[in-house]
Amino acid sequence: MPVGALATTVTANPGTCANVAGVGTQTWTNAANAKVSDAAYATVAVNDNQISNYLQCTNYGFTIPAGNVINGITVSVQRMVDNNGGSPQDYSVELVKAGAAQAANDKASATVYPTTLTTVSYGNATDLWTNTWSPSDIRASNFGVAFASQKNGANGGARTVSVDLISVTINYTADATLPSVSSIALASANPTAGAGSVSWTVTFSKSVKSVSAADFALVQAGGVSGASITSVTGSGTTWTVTASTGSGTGTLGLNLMDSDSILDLADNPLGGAGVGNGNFTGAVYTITGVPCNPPTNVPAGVTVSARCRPARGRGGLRERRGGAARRQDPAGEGGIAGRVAAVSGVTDGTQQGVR
Ligand SMILES: [Ca+2]
Ligand SMILES: [Ca+2]
Repeated sequence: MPVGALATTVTANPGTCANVAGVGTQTWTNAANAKVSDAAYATVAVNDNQISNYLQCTNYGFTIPAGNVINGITVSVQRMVDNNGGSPQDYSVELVKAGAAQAANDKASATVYPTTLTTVSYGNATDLWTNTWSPSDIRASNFGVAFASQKNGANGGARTVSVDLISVTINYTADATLPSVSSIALASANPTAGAGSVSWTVTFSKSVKSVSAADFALVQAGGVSGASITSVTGSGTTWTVTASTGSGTGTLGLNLMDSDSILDLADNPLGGAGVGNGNFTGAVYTITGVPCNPPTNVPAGVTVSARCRPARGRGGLRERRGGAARRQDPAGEGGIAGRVAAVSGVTDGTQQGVR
């Protein structure tokens, strides 16, 4: 169950740090040394007005479960320079999302690096770096940080920048937004014209799990009986419920009956805790029989009159149609099959082949 507004903070070191081109010209040496704080450094030499490549760290190994909301991201860098004449400083401090440095969200500081190892933080517990982040974005092995340094001046020649560690802290909260049903819409032809199976598309306000036939009720009316749910498939926000239409004609609807078995990814129950507060009345099919199809194998010269029998439940309504065999009942509500009621024009004494 959700824990309300209690936020969780988790910090991790990277599993991978590497020199990555994409900015600057100066290559980081021993980039992997930025994975842990141990006085072993990733270093880069920057001379007058030179910019480094990215020191890019990823594989942070976060395990934030789906259904949580990311509130903020903090990047901490332990760095120093051998001599701070000539303004050695940041050039880029960017998050890496799905393997791509997010240059639009650069938090590079103009602070000149100190000559003793110092940790500086970028972002905070409520700062999303003007981006959007799901737990899976953060869990991804290609989530991380792209860091670059520069010597922003011409005073004193080459400087060596050292980075001991680039760690990341994530602040997140369990998602307390309740799921609900947005719609239950017809997904098959309506009227059903004899279809033995129909489907509904059930759309939820957010991703849910544990949706099953037991969560739904068919509503049979008119002469429909014996309809039953045959499958429930789907995932996330979109699910499909399929039912047999049983026998008879009339209407068939699908309602969701909330029993708190349907949960979102943070285990919030449908409509909140409580049976029935997530109920939803879905769209209704008009159940009709197949169009009348009198026999088509009538020999030349023979005429038949077809009697189209409505499907059961129509109160015995019958249509009679004389003349030549026809392929369809224009009213669309004929019986389940055409049936020869009378035959004329046969001279050889047989009626075979027209029934
Ligand atoms: Ca280190
Ligand atoms: Ca509920």
